[in-house]
Amino acid sequence: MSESNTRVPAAATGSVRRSRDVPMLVERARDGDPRAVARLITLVESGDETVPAIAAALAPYTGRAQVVGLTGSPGVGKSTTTNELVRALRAHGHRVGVLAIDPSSPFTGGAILGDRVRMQDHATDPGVYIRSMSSRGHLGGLSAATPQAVRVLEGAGCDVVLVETVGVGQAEVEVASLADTTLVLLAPGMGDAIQAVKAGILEIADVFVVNKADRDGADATVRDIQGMIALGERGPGQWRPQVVRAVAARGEGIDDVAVAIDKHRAWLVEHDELRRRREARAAAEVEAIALGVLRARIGSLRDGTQLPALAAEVAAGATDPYAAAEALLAQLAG
Ligand SMILES: Nc1nc2c(ncn2[C@@H]2O[C@H](COP(=O)(O)OP(=O)(O)OP(=O)(O)O)[C@@H](O)[C@H]2O)c(=O)[nH]1
Ligand SMILES: [Mg+2]
Repeated sequence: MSESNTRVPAAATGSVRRSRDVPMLVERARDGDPRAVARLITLVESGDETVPAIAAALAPYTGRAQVVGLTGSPGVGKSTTTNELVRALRAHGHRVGVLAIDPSSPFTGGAILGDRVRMQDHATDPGVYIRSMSSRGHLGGLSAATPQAVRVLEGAGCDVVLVETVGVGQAEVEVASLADTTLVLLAPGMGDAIQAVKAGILEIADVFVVNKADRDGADATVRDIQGMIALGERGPGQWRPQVVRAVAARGEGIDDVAVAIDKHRAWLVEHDELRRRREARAAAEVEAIALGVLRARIGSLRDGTQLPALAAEVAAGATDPYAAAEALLAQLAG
C-alpha cells in the first residue's frame, strides 16, 4: 500500500487508521481511499472480530477481479516480474492490486514494503495497491486471510489482483487454489524443473515463466519443462501449460507473460472452468471457516467437562478415541 504517498486530511487519516467502522471503511475503500483499503486488509490479516462484517459488506463485489498467483523459489524474480506485470496492466488501464505474501515476517501489520520487494515503481500510482502480508501466525496460513484481502481489493475496484508467494511446497498449492491463473517461475540452473515435478507444481502451473533467460541454461530449462508437460496426462480440452521466457529485470518477455495470462483466462471462461475453480475456492473457504469455528468450540470445551473427562477415559483405555470424538461431536451438535 502506498501509504506514504497519499494525501488525506490528518483527522480523516487518524480515524481511518484505527477505525472498526466497517460501513465507513468499505465506502471509502470503494471510493479508492488507499488508507481504508490498508485498514481493511490489516483487519482481515489480524483476524479481527469485524472480519465477518467486512466479508458481508464486500460480498457484492466478489468475483470481479482476475486473480493471478505467482510462485517460485526464493529469488527467482517473482517481485521483479510482478512489478513489470503491473506496468503492463496499467498500460492497459487496469486497476491492479498486489498481495505479496511474506513468510519471513512474523506480522507485517500493513508495513510499507521495503525496497527488497522491488515494486517501488508504482508506489505513487493511485491505480495500484501493493500490500505485503504475513503468512506466519495464521492458523491455515495463506488460506485464512488472503481470500478476504483479495475481496478488499476487488471492492476497491481492482480488475486484476496479483498474489506473490514464495514457493515452498504448501504455499504453492495454496496460491493455486486461490488464483484463477497460476504462474510458476523458474530460473536456469536452479534445478527448478526437477524440483517442480517433485513438489507437484506441474499440476498447479497454468503458465511457466522461465525467468533470468539472460543466463546460461535457459534453453535447457525450457526444454526440460516442455518435456515434462509433454509427458503429463491431459484429457481432450484440458489446458496445456504455456512456457514463456522472460528477463524480468529488463522487462523482456513480460508482454508474452501477459498474453499467456489472457489466453488462459479466455480458456477458463470458454470451458466454464472459471466458475468451477471459483466455486471450489469458495467451498474450501467455507470449509476452513467452519472448521475454525468447530476448533474454537472444541477448545472452549476444554474448560467445560466433557473433553478432559473423555481424554481421561481414552488414556485409561476405558474408551477409544473414535468413540470419544463421536461423543464430543454429539455434544457440539447438542
Ligand atoms: N539476471 C537476471 N536477474 C534478475 C532477473 N529478474 C530478477 N533478477 C534479479 O534477481 C533478484 C531477485 O529478484 P526478486 O524479484 O526479488 O525475486 P523474488 O522471487 O521476488 O524473491 P523473494 O521474494 O525473496 O523470493 C534481484 O536481484 C533481481 O534484480 C532477470 O531476468 N535476470
Ligand atoms: Mg519477492
